[in-house]
Amino acid sequence: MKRILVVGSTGQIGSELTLALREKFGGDNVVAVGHRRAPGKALVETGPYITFDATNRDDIERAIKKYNIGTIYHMAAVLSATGEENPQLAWHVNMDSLYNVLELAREYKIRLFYPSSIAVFGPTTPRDNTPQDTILAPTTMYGVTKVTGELLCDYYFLKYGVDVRGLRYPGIISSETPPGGGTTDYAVEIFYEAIKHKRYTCFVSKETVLPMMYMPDAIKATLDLMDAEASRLVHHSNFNIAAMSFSAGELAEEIKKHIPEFVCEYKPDFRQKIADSWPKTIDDSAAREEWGWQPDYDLANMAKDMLEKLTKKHKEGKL
Ligand code: AKB
Repeated sequence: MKRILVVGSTGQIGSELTLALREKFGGDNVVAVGHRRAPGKALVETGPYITFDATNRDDIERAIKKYNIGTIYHMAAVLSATGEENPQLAWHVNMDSLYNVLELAREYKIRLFYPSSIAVFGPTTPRDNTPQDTILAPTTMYGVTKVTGELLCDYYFLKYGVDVRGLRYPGIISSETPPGGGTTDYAVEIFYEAIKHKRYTCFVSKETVLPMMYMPDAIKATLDLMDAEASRLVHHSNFNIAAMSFSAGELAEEIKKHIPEFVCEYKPDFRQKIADSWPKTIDDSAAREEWGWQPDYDLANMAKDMLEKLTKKHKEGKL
């Protein structure tokens, strides 16, 4: 079997995706690529781990040849909040690395997974039940790179037949690797702080509603899309996927059901404007029809599972 390369394997989604792919295809068949962030123990112990900067084409090409790569999951990206602090870096990392990967996918006939985001939408997009095919006019640099990325991926499919598929991830909630530099990070931080200090100061308002998803669903969506029958796909690199939507206040109330003494305060900062430009709820009917997408987690069972996992880690001194 040709091997799989996961670029950005030390990130929030990349780290769990790599382990899920190794479980499915065998450790040696999935090569994890890191860059700056230190890898977790499981990542280095369950299969090959290498480092390179994905904006350097030659490094990626060397890995493709050395490991006989047939599929790339290109998970490396600068997210929305960091992207607003350093738009030039966001463009460089997100676009230059994607262009390299697409060119190599064309040349070496590699399948590609592209992580897009709800950040492709902007203030002029309908915010409720946001359609699959709608206005894409984001006001963040991260969003600009994600729309450009979707268009570029679809171009490589149409022009060169590259089998590239992608999802518009909502905010992802997980108990393993913390996210970094995103606007939806509060929905993860709140769990850690609730367990450690019984208090959290949230950087968006209590009323802010955003689409979210628990990591097991995000992994399932990624694997299922890549397994989908190509002839059934009408869309390629830009599937809307949804699982749950809630306000920051509703999330705090859900945590309080498990930790009654938990107190949440709200001090919105620059990330509020980003959150306000994104949808509240998402129409994912195209994903449901074209490859059978269906989530398993809602707010209640996600929060229960997160709290159980993080409480265990806290007791073991691992939080
Ligand atoms: C972010 O907040 O920037 C990301 C995203 C929604 O793509 N989590």
